[in-house]
Amino acid sequence: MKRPGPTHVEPPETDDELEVRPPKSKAAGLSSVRSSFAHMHRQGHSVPSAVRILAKMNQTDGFDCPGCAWPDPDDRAALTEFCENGAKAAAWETTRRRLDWRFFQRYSIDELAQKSDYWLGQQGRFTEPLMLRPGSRFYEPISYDEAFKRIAAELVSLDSPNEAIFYTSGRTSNEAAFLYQLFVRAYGTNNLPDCSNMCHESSGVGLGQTVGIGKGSVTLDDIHQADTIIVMGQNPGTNHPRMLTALQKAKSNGAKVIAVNPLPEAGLMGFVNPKSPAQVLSGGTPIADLFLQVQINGDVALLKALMCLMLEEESRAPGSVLDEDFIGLHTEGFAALREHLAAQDVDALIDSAGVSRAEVEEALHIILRSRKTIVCWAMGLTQHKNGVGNVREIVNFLLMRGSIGIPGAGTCPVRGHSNVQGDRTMGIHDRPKKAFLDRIQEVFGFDPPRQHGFNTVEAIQAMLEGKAKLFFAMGGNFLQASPDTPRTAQALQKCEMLVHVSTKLNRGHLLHNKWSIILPCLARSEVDTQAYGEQFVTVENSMGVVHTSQGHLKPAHEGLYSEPALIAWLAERVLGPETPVSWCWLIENYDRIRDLIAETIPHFERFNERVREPGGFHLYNGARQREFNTHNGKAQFTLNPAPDLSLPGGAFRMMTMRTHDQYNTTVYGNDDRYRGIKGGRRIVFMNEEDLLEAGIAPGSKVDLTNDFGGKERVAARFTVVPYPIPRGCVGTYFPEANVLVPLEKFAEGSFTPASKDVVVRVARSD
Ligand SMILES: Nc1nc2c(c(=O)[nH]1)N[C@H]1C(S)=C(S)[C@@H](COP(=O)(O)OP(=O)(O)OC[C@H]3O[C@@H](n4cnc5c(=O)[nH]c(N)nc54)[C@H](O)[C@@H]3O)O[C@H]1N2
Ligand SMILES: Nc1nc2c(c(=O)[nH]1)N[C@H]1C(S)=C(S)[C@@H](COP(=O)(O)OP(=O)(O)OC[C@H]3O[C@@H](n4cnc5c(=O)[nH]c(N)nc54)[C@H](O)[C@@H]3O)O[C@H]1N2
Ligand SMILES: [Mo]
Repeated sequence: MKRPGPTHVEPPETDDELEVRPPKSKAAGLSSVRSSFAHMHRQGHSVPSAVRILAKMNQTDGFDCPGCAWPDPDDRAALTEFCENGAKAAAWETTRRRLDWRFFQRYSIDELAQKSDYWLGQQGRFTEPLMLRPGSRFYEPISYDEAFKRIAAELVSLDSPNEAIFYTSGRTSNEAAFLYQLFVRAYGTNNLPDCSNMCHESSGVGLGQTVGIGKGSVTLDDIHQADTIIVMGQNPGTNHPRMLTALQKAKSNGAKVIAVNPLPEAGLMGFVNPKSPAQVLSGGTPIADLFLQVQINGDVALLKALMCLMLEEESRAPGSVLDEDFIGLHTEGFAALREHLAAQDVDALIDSAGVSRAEVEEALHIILRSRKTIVCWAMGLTQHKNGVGNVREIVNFLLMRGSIGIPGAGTCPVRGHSNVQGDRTMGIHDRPKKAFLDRIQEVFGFDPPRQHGFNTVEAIQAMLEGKAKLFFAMGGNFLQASPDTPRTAQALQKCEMLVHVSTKLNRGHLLHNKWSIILPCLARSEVDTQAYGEQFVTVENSMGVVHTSQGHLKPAHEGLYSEPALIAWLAERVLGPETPVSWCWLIENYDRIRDLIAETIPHFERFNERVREPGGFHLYNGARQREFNTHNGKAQFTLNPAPDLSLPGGAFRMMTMRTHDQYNTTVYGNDDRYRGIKGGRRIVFMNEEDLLEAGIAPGSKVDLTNDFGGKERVAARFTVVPYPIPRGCVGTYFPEANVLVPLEKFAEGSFTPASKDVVVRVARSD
């Protein structure tokens, strides 16, 4: 038999029709409305059908947007509580196109691998389970029963439950997540890596260590009431567009916004609320009062410089800067931080941050206006080797002025996936706390595994070493979301079995060693009918509000099952119908799952009752009330050295980021509108002076290389785009540049891959 060639794990080139325009300085406006409807139209929806779908999004009786985790305001806009990118997510999910076995008779996995990610995602919704047999290059249909039988047989035959890995992507509902972790732990492992490992894990770890809870402390009302909001390492115009409405409201209440970013992202600079005719006519409002264009990873240096200047100001006017009462009563470690700051060279810090002294002083002036300060952040801070340190330094900065646990002040890690925070609350965690496992034992009567499981990085390493043999994914696209793409592909292809619970085709489905199985499922926007009638699920947003999500649309296919139902079936096959719970009985009515959640997880008492209140309920958050759940009940000041940002001669520091036209690995289109890039994704943004110095012409093709750990990584034929990015820094798109992100370079303490700090060399392609 002819041996199959290697599967193409990298998206093919797509920059034949590249158009480059100057970047925009404002986000949204009418073009965002046009784009929303254009995307719905592309998926087969007429305007009335699009309006019907979008009108249900983020309403109290509707479905939660499957995009980001930004919270819903109390005064929701009837019918229009969505953004352009939420509309794209809805369009992608509710497409009228369907994908069945006939498609897979036409295309082998090798042919599919030649297609772009955009093309794969456009082929429609899965309608039936599919299986790839050993040696075959074509998926074929199988029954659910057969699929579960095979997966169960494989799970039962492993030498140890720790040879199986159960991944979760953060869109999974609370109900599905709770059942999933229960099944996985009853099966016998904590191997529950999730997308959070690659995302806000650094926030969870850094906040947990310092303020005793791995979640942000603020509510949406706090944002509206704040005097100063610092937005660091985040591109809200693209990734959390509804946040701009909240920032605008805060500004109209008198807040000042400071943006800290290597790029002048459109949404940080200005916003035209498309729902406000007055704004559309007047051209909108500015967002950032001050833009600090740091170099990549210059944030610790910036925060430290600010804190040094705060201390200088305090010695000039004692009592004017520090909140001595708060520090004395609620914190530990300030003396050591003060000593550490006294030993810093402020000019060197400012230099390392990449900004001017005048700008830092202007920031200080804004910050010292009030104590109601919020810091918002996302991937620009967490995806660094010092990602945990970045978060802890933000906490230091806030604690000094007592800017936590009072209205209008606190920490705001802005979460990505719509239920990534809820999944963690439900126990999707490779390192569960002892108290959580003890509770599982009390409620369900079995002894859950106590040994830590694999996070994402460890899971890839374990598969490469042959220590893990079955990979099961509850959603997501592990292949392309993970670092070092060829090695992740190699790792997955060493497994005996790959199982993907998915709604749509992605590159991860094209990997194959022995058995690959795709289990299609219902999407969030669709009606989920069980024995007791239509069910809703629940989610937790970025600010700890738990609320319902109810699908209204007819399912993409009558044979589709919900994620909770798929888990229950599998669990029944593997563990037996009543072990440790009556799986199928639970599925009849999701209230039964929620009753178990209420019994197991703190602060979910009377869950079924409280979640039915319109808008849901806020989970208890100690930091919000200055109850710090640390070893001594005090918030901790910490010492976090500023990273050494020197680069080897001729090298650059690369960040990987999202375009305006994608959802993580899902490509909606090729229009990164705000940055002025259309028609291509294999792009590298570079500073004009750097280009001159290197003798590289704009528009030319370059190869990017990285050799971390002695391994040569190449991303070939990227097109150079001159861009207002600091010198020494370059930017590329995720996931095209993931081939360059080293698996072994991750945040200390959280294992979050350092995908915003990849040292690369740039050379003209031959
Ligand atoms: N439409 C849409 N919405 C999304 C997503 C999506 O793909 N599409 N993804 C969702 C998910 S899972 C997540 S986690 C979030 C991600 O939301 P973001 O974190 O906004 O996403 P990124 O594109 O990674 O952007 C990172 C930003 O950080 C900046 N940056 C990079 N390095 C540094 C640094 O060292 N310091 C500072 N200060 N800034 C830096 C970049 O210039 C960029 O503006 O969005 C969520 N929402
Ligand atoms: N270089 C680099 N790498 C990164 C990042 C970066 O900034 N730079 N960001 C990281 C971050 S923040 C994250 S969160 C991860 C994302 O990692 P993942 O969450 O694994 O990736 P997604 O692209 O969000 O997953 C998309 C897939 O989910 C499936 N899906 C969509 N809807 C549903 C549904 O309703 N049910 C089910 N079962 N499946 C569904 C579809 O098959 C789709 O192809 O990537 C990380 N990787
Ligand atoms: Mo994320």
